[in-house]
Amino acid sequence: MIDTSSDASDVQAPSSHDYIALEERYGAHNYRPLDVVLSGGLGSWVWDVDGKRYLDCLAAYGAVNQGHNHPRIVAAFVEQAQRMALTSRAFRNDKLGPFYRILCEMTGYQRVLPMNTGAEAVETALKAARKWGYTVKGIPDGQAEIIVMAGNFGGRTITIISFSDEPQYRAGFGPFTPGFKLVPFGDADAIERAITPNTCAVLLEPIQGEAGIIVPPHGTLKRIRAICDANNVLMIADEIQSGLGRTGLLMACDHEGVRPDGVTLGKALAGGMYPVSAFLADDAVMDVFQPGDHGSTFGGNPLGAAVATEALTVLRDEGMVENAAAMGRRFGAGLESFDHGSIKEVRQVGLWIGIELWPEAGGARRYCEDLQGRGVLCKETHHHVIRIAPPLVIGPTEVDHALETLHASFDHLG
Ligand code: IF1
Repeated sequence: MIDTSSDASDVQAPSSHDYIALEERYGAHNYRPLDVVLSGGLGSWVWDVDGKRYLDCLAAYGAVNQGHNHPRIVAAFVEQAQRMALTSRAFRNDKLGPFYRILCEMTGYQRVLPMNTGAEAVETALKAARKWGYTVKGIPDGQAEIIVMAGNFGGRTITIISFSDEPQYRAGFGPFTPGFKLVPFGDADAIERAITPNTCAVLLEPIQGEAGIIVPPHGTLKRIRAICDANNVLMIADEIQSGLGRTGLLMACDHEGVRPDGVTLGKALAGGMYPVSAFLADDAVMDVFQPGDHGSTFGGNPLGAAVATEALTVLRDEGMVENAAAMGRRFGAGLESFDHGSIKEVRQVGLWIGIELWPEAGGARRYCEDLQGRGVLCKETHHHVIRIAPPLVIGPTEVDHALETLHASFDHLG
């Protein structure tokens, strides 16, 4: 606990330990974070309450693509926060239209439905797909089926975990929402076999993040697109983590030139500075929503819209997507020299890397803890994968620093 008894003259600044104790005392224990207490950040760097700097190789799971505290995004936030934060959608505001326009211009979709969290965008996509199934495709009411992928992660709501195959995400939270069929990730044949006359959509992450940066064989997305076209089924891509430059192109689907019928975005959509998410689609799908069908208190609020507009502008105008491709190539080239026996596989697309370890390595957590001690922050996923996803503004010297540090860690741990 922070000692508040003494007078101001000799009060010690709270230590990392004090902050950790506070979190542990008063917070739900729904995470096991690394014991680093961050207090600031700029670009690819963050620092803790003791002033130690770290190269951030997680970027809040791909939400801080534009770098921490990007001055232009901060300025947009402060300027709008001093004008107006929230109107509700009972009224209109002067920031929502410009946000819609830049997002549609950058992505090529006709319409946006704005929400706040990624899970809400996924839920919006599910509702759009089902209502399109009933009102456009003619599926009998209440019988719509959505095909989803093993290893998926779409958020933590009851419906989204209803189609998760991760036991921990489901345990204790039933009963679950029906209407989902699970097939192996990227198995186009299995998708084709799973389609029935009641199938309204296929929902997939083009590259699975939480599952450990799982990349489907090139051509898979194209095949899924063709299967959906042949069966009058919507293809919906969850690009909440893979999108907005993470893979070296604006969207992960762009690597195969595939255009889904619907796309969910979140995380970096507002630069990691404010929760803004969105479901993108053309009129044929988005027009299933009638006034009053769907929405949210904060969805489309002027503060989020202003921040997201600037976050998209800097992503585009400062060449962050192109930098992600270039720095991803540099990072990948550096990893090719890693010949440590503990490494089972390295998977990399753009600035999104998963280093999968053999079980004998003792788990990725200990590597992440060792890297933390060496001033690089990243996070394990599914026990054996070190997930690396730095801000897209990372420079060559920072990439080289990350590689040197990773080398040192593997030399130390094997
Ligand atoms: C946590 C994971 C990553 C996502 C995709 C939707 C959402 C996410 C592809 C939901 C969110 C976050 C959630 C966060 C940690 C992080 C995560 F480890 F949980 F799975 F990135 F891989 N679609 N992912 O990755 O968006 O509602 O969170 O805004 O829940 O621990 P959200």
